[in-house]
Amino acid sequence: MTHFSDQTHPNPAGPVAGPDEERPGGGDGGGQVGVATRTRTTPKKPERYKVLMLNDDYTPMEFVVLVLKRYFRMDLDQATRVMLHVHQRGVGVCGIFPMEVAETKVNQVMDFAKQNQHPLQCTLEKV
Ligand code: TYC
Repeated sequence: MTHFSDQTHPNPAGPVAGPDEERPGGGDGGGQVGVATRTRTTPKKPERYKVLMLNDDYTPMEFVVLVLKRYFRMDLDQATRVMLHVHQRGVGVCGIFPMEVAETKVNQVMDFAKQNQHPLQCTLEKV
């Protein structure tokens, strides 16, 4: 997985020195561009989030299995096991993802459940 959003990520090729940095006052019109040149001593890993599925009394089991297959790429066996775990224990982990992916999956699941008028709830928890 590649993450481009964090400009302070370490650069394997060393500190970045673009054309504007090599020539002081260079670039078109001398405008400063916001390129981060600081290198981290402790590389920051992208934060990961668990996507949790919550039990309820009304959502059909088959619907939960469908959700797990569709949005979490589980096969029928895996999806059935996770669904039964949630049904019996109240909560279960659908997967662990970078924050943006986890948020997207929660939104997709909640939208899909609403469209089908099921009260299924899905949430995030920082790892
Ligand atoms: N408890 C639901 C039922 O008996 C099934 C269910 C399982 C619902 C998992 C939500 O996340 C869930 N129909």
